[in-house]
Amino acid sequence: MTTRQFFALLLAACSARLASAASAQVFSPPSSGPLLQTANYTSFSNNTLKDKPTCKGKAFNRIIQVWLENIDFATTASTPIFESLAEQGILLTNYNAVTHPSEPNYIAAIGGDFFGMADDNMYHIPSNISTVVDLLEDKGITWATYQENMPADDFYGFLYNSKNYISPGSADYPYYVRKHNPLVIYDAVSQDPQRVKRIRTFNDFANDVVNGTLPQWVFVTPNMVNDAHDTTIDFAASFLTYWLVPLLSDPRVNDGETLILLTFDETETYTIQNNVWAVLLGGAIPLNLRGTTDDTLYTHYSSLSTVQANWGLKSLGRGDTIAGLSNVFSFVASKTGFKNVKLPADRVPQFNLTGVASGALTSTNFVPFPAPNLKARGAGGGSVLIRPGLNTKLTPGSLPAPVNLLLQDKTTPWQMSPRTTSGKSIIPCADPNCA
Ligand SMILES: *[C@@H]1O[C@H](CO)[C@@H](O)[C@H](O)[C@H]1NC(C)=O
Ligand SMILES: *[C@@H]1O[C@H](CO)[C@@H](O)[C@H](O)[C@H]1NC(C)=O
Ligand SMILES: *[C@@H]1O[C@H](CO)[C@@H](O)[C@H](O)[C@H]1NC(C)=O
Ligand SMILES: *[C@@H]1O[C@H](CO)[C@@H](O)[C@H](O)[C@H]1NC(C)=O
Ligand SMILES: CC(=O)N[C@H]1CO[C@H](CO)[C@@H](O)[C@@H]1O
Repeated sequence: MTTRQFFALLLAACSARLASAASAQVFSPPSSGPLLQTANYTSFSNNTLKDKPTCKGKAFNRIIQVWLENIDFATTASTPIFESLAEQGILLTNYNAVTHPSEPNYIAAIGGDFFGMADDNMYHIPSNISTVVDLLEDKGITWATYQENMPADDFYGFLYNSKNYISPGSADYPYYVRKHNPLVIYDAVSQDPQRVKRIRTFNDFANDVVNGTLPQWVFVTPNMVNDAHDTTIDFAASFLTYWLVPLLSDPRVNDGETLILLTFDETETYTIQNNVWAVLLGGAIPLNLRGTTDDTLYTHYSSLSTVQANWGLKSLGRGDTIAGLSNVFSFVASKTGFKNVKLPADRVPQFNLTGVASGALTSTNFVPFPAPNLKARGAGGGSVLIRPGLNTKLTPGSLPAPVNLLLQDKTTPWQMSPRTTSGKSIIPCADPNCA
């Protein structure tokens, strides 16, 4: 073999390896530990929050939600790390996503509705639509979201390709996607210069924890490989071993009053009930309930109602106040006196319908955003919070019948053209022609 042939063979062997690495990625820790900043996350933290929690909750004083992606309950339940986490907490056996695909589920958990959304496109939601952030700030509860591999705090792009840290030398990888970052999609959050600082990177997470300023309401989105989206449940299990397991025994994250909800956005299989695996963990779980299961019907709206019950917050007057579909996690309901509602079996939705709901974020069944139900009473007992610019007269009953905008060659006014890897914060425009 000539030297040239040898190198040709070597090159072929190497590219074959790279190709197989791309098809089956192997978990690699992005840093030496979850509380150490890393260059694998593009930019280092510039600041820390200055949070001093003041308002005590009835059942917990901090809630951390961690969302993984697209796995059926049975698959997760038979994976070792998840089995061992269930033994440390309360396994919620009847926790449901609200629709398919991903993005509407994230939206729903923040704003109490998915407004008909049936895809993963680039949207923004006008600033008169309230979110959990309004409810939290109304009572001085501190909050932040931490998005793995988001390149900077004010990032507004559709996705971000960063250095491939799993297969060095391979093409940059879209580890961060906007569709899993619900707070940025709500203008009430991302277009507010103070609030946008709370849409934070994973290096900020390390900085905030180390500096003792981790807020009281936290939403964590691991990147597209660690959350199992592009990989497998075993890959996500390795990520949790690296990231969550050490944090569970770190009092700066999990003190005696912390509640952690680990769950999934939706099931992978669309033709089954959208029942995702979910566990409640953390120091706030009463000792006698650790290792138990709770079969109450919950949905992504339950994380909203649970937070409202815990801190006595106002409500959004949307999915968070629908009896039976927004049950409060039982141990919190019993500490706050909230009465959950058990729906008769024939009234329990399967939550797996896609593209049938009408709303402002669907082109096929478009209706404008309605005002919330102002008469609703949420689990926190307060009134419905109204943001500036909300037209309370736009009740669902007063809105026009749904129209199919695609028949008129239009998309919804709230769908924007994707911005890919760049993406400074911009003020969105309601005119579809200027997005
Ligand atoms: C980035 O991740 C890779 C894969 O785990 C690791 O080998 C490397 O040390 C990390 N780089 C930094 C700067 O932490
Ligand atoms: C820190 O500041 C620099 C310079 O302004 C910026 O490029 C970088 O993205 C910032 N980091 C974060 C995490 O926002
Ligand atoms: C939803 O799940 C049920 C089973 O629980 C199934 O019968 C039904 O076909 C599914 N619907 C869709 C649209 O896949
Ligand atoms: C919310 O604001 C948008 C943009 O200004 C407006 O088009 C819409 O009618 C408002 N909706 C409600 C319910 O107030
Ligand atoms: C912004 C800030 O104060 N960051 C500090 C957080 O804690 C680390 C470690 O003690 C410091 O190096 C940072 O300066």
